[in-house]
Formats: sequence, C-alpha cells, structure tokens
Amino acid sequence: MRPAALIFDVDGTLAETEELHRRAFNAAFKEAGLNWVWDCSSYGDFLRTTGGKERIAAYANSVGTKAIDISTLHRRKTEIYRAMMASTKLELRPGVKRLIDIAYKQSIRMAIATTTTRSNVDALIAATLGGRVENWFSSVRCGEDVTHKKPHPEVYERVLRDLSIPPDQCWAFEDSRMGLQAALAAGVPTVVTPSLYTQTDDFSGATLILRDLATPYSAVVSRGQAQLAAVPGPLLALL
Ligand code: XBP
Ligand code: MG
Repeated sequence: MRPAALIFDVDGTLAETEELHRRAFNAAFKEAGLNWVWDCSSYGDFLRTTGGKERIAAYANSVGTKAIDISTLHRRKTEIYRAMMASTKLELRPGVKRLIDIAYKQSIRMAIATTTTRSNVDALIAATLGGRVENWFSSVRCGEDVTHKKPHPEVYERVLRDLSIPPDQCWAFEDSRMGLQAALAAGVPTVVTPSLYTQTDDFSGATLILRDLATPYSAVVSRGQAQLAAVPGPLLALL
C-alpha cells in the first residue's frame, strides 16, 4: 500500500552518526577531567540506553561516580558533536536521499522521530540535504519533546498527532531494536536498515529488514531470522 507519510529515525538510519556521537562523548569526558573512555566494543551495549543524558547517567551509576553535572556535560558533548559534524564529510546512508527526493516529488509527507537532540538533527540536515529541517519534514520530534525516549512510543505518537495521519498509513524507518519497538508500539509498520552497532539486534515484527535503502536483494540476518528482500529501487518508487 502506498504510504501517506514516511517517518524517519535519525542516528543510524539517515546516516551512520554513532561513531561521531561516541567520539564527542569521549572528548567531553576528557575535557571534564573524567577518565572515562567509551570504546567501540562497549558502545553497542551502551546504546541500549537511549538518549545521551540517560546514557551518561547509566554509565556514571555503573562506575559509581556521583558528583557530576550531567546536563552541563551533555551540553558540551552536543557542542563538540556539532563541531565535528561541520568538519566531517558525513553522508546520508545509501538510498536515503533518493527516497526523500521521490517522496518530496510525490507530495508524500515526511517526518522525523528521534531520541537525539534537536540541534544535532539541524546540523545533520544542513550538512547533507541542505537548508533547514522544516523545509523537508513537516513534523520533527526529538529527545527534548518527550518524557519517555524510545523504545517508548511517545515520540512516534507526537509525530502522528502532528501529521493527523493514522499509524497504519505511515511507514517508519529505523535501524535499531529500540527504535523498531517504539514504532511498532505506536502501530507504524517499519522498515529496518541495521547500522554499524545494531547488526545483531532482534528485528522481530519489522515489515522489511534491508541492508540499506538502495540495495535490492539484500539479505539481512538478525538473531536467526533471515529475510531476502528484493524491494529497494528506493522502495519501488513508493509502490
Ligand atoms: C540515538 C540515540 C541518541 C544518540 C546521542 O537516537 O540514542 O541518544 O546516541 O544523541 P535515534 P544525544 O536513533 O533515535 O536518532 O546525545 O543528543 O541524546
Ligand atoms: Mg537509530
């Protein structure tokens, strides 16, 4: 069925941003005099705590550090992330730009449902699609807009309310189990493109699991389930 709206997650779905986030967290920790280093092998587990502030709080708790100002530390991480974004030639994942262009031409509405900080989204869109995020997406809901972050469906519920479109007429695009759970709990059928840190997540319930949005016949195996999908051609020009 032709969708009435496309709802995109940001980190891992529009672009492979998590390495930039990880480096920004580490730089902020160093500046603050903390001897914390989040390496690649642990960061996948840390991502199960969605939201940067929540992730810092969970880590501080796990290592028994009490006296830190999480808001200030996270604000600095966000500044560093934005500076890194400006100096890195980050690209959208394969097929994303084409899909957005097709949806734009066909007047299919587009939205963003993310746990990340709004200014990170502004920076990513300016660096990749160009211009302001509102030029492309008619609803943009971020970490600041919700009380409960993914896997809670709140961010999707807010987007659906903005769009006034029933969930089953939308398609969500996610890269992680946490994101998939949020979209499904809001009733939105979901296409998953696993990213760097989510290759082994369990994507039960996804409508499609694809290597990316450009590659047809992409077989993706996640926790024992394999799907061979022939769809892309950016999602067969939205059917
Ligand atoms: C992924 C996240 C974010 C980022 C860090 O968000 O969980 O927390 O890792 O961003 P999504 P902040 O996949 O929903 O876009 O530090 O700004 O939270
Ligand atoms: Mg994501």
